[in-house]
Order: sequence, then structure tokens, then C-alpha cells
Amino acid sequence: MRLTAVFTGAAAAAALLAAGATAHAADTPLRDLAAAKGKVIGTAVTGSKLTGTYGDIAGAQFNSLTPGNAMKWETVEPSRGTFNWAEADQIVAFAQAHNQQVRGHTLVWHSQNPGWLANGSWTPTELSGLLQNHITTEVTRYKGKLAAWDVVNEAFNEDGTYRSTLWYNGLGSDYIAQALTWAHAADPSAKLYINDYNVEGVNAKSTALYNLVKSLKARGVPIDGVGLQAHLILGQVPSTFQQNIQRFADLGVDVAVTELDIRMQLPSTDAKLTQQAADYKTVMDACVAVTRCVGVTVWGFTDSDSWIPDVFDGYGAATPYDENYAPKPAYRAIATSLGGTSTPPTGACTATYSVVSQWNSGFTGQVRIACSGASLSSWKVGWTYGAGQQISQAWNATCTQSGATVSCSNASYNGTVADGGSVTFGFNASWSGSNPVPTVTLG
Ligand code: G2I
Repeated sequence: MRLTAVFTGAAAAAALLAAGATAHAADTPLRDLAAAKGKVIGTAVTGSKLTGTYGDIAGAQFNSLTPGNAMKWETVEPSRGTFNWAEADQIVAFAQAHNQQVRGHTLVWHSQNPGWLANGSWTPTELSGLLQNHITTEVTRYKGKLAAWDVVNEAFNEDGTYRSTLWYNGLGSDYIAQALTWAHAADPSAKLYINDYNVEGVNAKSTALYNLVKSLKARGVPIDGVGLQAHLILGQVPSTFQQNIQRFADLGVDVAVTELDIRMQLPSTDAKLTQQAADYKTVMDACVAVTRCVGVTVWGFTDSDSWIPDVFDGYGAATPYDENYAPKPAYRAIATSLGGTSTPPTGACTATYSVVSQWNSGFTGQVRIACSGASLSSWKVGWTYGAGQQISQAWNATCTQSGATVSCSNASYNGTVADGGSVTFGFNASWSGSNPVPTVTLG
């Protein structure tokens, strides 16, 4: 039954209470657990976000960073001969300040190339010169500062044939060996990888990659590792994942899980988050079990910094932290796999704010309070609007708004949130200009 609670707009705002997002602050950070196992736990990052809570978590929990976009060709050389290293430099500096590795990503790809390059018409000699120059310039800039480079990205089709790209079409398959050779000349200490997606299990594509690595090794081409991106779907970790990691390791190369995320159809539910945690654990356990699997990088650590909703309509919630930086069951699964404690600490209840629907002047919002390893007998949720939003009506909670500050407390019938349970309330509000999601605190 959906009840409409009384809205008392004039009441004073309640003091905001302890933040749900910091509920796990006392845990051993993932990076310490990983280091004790000799593994890397990394995340892709966006340079402009590396402050506040995002920066705190990125610095505290991970021992490796991968620039999500900052080192791609279109970012670093948007027009020919004009370089922009600002975001890449910033991420490398942040990593150094936090004693973290950096994975360079990526030197040779068919996507995110600048228009001048992608739309130009080049002779093979010109194309080869451009590629050599790009690799030499970028790798030299970060020489000695990066642990690894994803030198070549996504070279194969699903059936194991070479993808038709600017590089393959212009230079033939040997562009891969050349790229590795040039990168090695520019920074002999960086580990050089070939990276791809849908190569997590044993299949036609991963077998083509396997055969390529084998032949590169036989020719003495500098290849140190294979990156398995692992953009996975809920409940679909390939059953041959560990076996596949092992067969690459047996070729004498390292393996890294480079872009892990596990997407689900929205909205997320407790059952889906539990399945997701199991999937994260399966991936982590496979890497932990194989000595030459150096570690796992997640492709964004928070649902507020993930590519999934932009690309897969109706899907999301793919990362270990929710959009308000509260750790999800997947976070705990990673910790458990790395040898952390298996029971969540007390106080692991979190509140998640989302916009359910929005029209020209109004929107319907929702807050979900979920508990894991903890429970509540009453609750208050607060947030501060940043863009003049104004609540007009709430249901399944009593909400007051004073200025920008909103405080909502449970209705008479839904104060109890059991361990493993959740409660949701909703509201209507007005907005104009923009409608950013506020940071929500739970008490
Ligand atoms: O597509 C997911 C990943 C697959 N493997 C290679 C990765 O490099 C790739 O990363 C994603 C980034 O996470 C996205 O952030 O690559 C996308 C492009 O293929 C990135 O998306 C782009 C958007 O398409 C642009 O509109 C946007 O300007 O991100 C740009 C910067 O935010």
C-alpha cells in the first residue's frame, strides 16, 4: 500500500546524521589486502573528479589507477601537433602522491582517435610514421612512471579474425608487433599488454589472442601481458575464466583483468546485488588463484562514474560502490576474495537517491534505504539541494525542507529495516536549469 505522508514545508531542518558512505571506513582498505597477496587492485579514474569523496576513495582503496580517457589519442593530440597532457599528468601526479601504480591506456585503438587522424588518407609509410611517433612521444613522456601500457586495444573480431581498422587496413597485422617494439624502445621497464573484451572465457576470440601472443613470444617481440577487460553481465561470468587466465599464464605472460564491471538491468534489487557480489568474487578468486594474474582493475569504482548507463539502455549499477559512494555487496566480495573479513561491520545501512522520472518543471524522486549486516528500527535521511529543487509532496516518509536542506524520517509503519532488507520512499519536487543528484546522509 502506498500512503501519502504529510508534508510540512516550514519545519526546521533536522541536523544531518552520520554518513552512510563512510560506514566501511574502519575496514582494511582493498589495496592493503591486495598488497598482502601480491596483487594489484585498480580503478579507472576521471582526472577532474579526483577531489572530495571520489579522490579519497580512489587514493585510499586502490593501488593502481588507469586513466579512463586521458591517455587516448583524441585526448592527448586533438589536432595534429597540438598536445594536451593535462589530465594524464594530473592522474600520474595523483598516483605518485598516493603511492599507486599507473596503467597507461591505450596507444593503438580503432576508437577515440582524433578526427584529423581517423579521417585523413594516409599511405602505409605515413601511417606507420604517425603511429611510431605517437607511441614514442607518449611512452617517452611517462617513461619510468608507468607500470604497464595497454599498447594495443581490441584488435580482434568475435570470430577471431583481425578487426578491420585504420591500423590493420593500412599496415596489416604486423602493426601489433611494431607497436610493441616501439613502446619497448621508449620505456623498457613498462610491462606491455594487448587488451581486449569478450576474451575472458575460452572462445574463438580469446584463442586468436592466445595464438597471437604465442607467435609474438616465438618471434621475440616484447609482449609482457594480456589484458582481459571483463565488461560482464550479471550472472554470466564465463565458466572457463580461470582456465583461460591459466592458459595465457602458461605461455609465459602476465594476465591482468583490466576493466571489470558487472552490469545489471535497473533497478537494482537486493537479489541482483547479491548475485553481483558473487560474480565479483568469482572473478577475483580466479585472479587470486593464478600466480601470473597480477590483479584486477575495475572500470570506475562508483556507479556515478561508469560508462554503462550511457551505452546500455536500462543497465547500470555495475561497479562496487553506488552513486553516493556507499560500498555495495560487490565491494565486500572483493575484500573477502583478497582475504578480508567476511562479515560486514556494524552500521552498514546505506541510503541511495535516484530520480525516477522527470518532466519540464518537476520530477519524482526516490530514496532506498538498504541494510546489510546491520538493521535499523527508525531512520532519518537528509540531503542538501544544489540547484534550487523544492519538494512538494512525499510518501512513505515525512519530509521537511528548509532552504536547500531536506530531512525525511520514517513513517509510522516503515521504520524497521531488517538485515538484508530495504525500505523505499518517494517524493515529488520542482526543478529548473539542472537537477543534480545530491549526496544523501543516513542516520
Ligand atoms: O567502452 C568501454 C571501454 C571498453 N574498453 C576500452 C575502454 O577505453 C573503454 O572505455 C570507455 C570510457 O570509459 C568511456 O568514458 O571508452 C568510451 C569510448 O569508447 C568512453 O566514452 C566516451 C564517450 O563516448 C564520449 O562521449 C565522452 O566525451 O567518454 C568521453 C569522455 O567522457
